[in-house]
Amino acid sequence: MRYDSTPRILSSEITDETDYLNRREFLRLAGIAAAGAVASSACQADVSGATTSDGLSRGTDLGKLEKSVLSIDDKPNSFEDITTYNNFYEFGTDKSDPHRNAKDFVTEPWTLTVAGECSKPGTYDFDELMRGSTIEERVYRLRCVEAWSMIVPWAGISMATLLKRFEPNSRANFVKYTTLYDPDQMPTQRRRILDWPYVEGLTIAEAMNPLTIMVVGLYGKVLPNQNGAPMRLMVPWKYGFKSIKSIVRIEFTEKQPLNTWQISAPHEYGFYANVNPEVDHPRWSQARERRIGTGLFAEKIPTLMFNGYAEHVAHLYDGLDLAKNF
Ligand SMILES: Nc1nc2c(c(=O)[nH]1)N[C@H]1C(S)=C(S)[C@@H](COP(=O)(O)O)O[C@H]1N2
Ligand SMILES: [Mo]
Repeated sequence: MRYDSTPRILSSEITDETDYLNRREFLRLAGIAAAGAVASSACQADVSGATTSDGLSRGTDLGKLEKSVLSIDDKPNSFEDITTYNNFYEFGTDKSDPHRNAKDFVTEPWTLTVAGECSKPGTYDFDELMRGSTIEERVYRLRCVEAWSMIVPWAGISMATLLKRFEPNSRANFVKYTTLYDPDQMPTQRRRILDWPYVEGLTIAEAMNPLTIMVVGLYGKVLPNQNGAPMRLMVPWKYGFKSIKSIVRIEFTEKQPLNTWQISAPHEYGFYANVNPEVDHPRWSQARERRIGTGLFAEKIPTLMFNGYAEHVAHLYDGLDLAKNF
């Protein structure tokens, strides 16, 4: 794992030849670096003709990715399942809305604003943040609070590594994440069905857990818009709604932040939202789940405590009443 302790700021300050490479080439080079290959002159020759006009959601290859030991061995859902059955309310509330309505979503250029309890706040260019970051493949279970699930081969960078670059201080007890607010591009933000922009939060220990990643890809390719391009959180032991998409802001806070679904229905959705088969949703059981791709009549499978990640995260909740802190 490598990271630079000095964050590089906006690309306008950088003058080397990589300025001329576009987003997907940065990501591809990061992927190549991750695989241990040398980004040689051959590589650079290979990318010199890159243009920025052909979009990010069209399946650009990230190169060979390092396979994480934190991946599970289960067979992933199909690319089709993962990219056409989505929750991304900004682009519509039906599962089939996001892949149709997010086609022209503009994710380049993209900046991340970092604020709050840290010594390196500022506005960072996405491509600069990715440069020198190690992208790994993480095959994780995804369990939605609506009682369906999938297995997804994400490509992402360690959240702990990313956050440490901003040097959070001792008052940084929580991390608050915010999605882009842009009603011109995100049609549902013109309707008040949720309190926009979508926000989420983690404790600093949750955010720094080795399982927590910032996802930038899927199936070895640049992340499709409907899955939260250009970067989205993935916390696999929590219900899917915690894994906020298309992030533009990270704030280190002293107090526990609210999250969108908690604001919307506080007796149904809490701050923690850990997958827990023993604590039912007020309107349905959480004991079992429907695995997408197994057919409408397939039997539901048992839901696992912390979505099967107890060995990695159970210690974070020692002494916490998980029925009260749902
Ligand atoms: N900004 C934003 N992030 C979001 C959502 C959303 O509506 N808006 N939906 C959440 C829910 S409920 C789930 S289950 C996952 C779905 O991720 P996927 O579509 O990549 O499978 O995204 C989460 N992140
Ligand atoms: Mo969800």
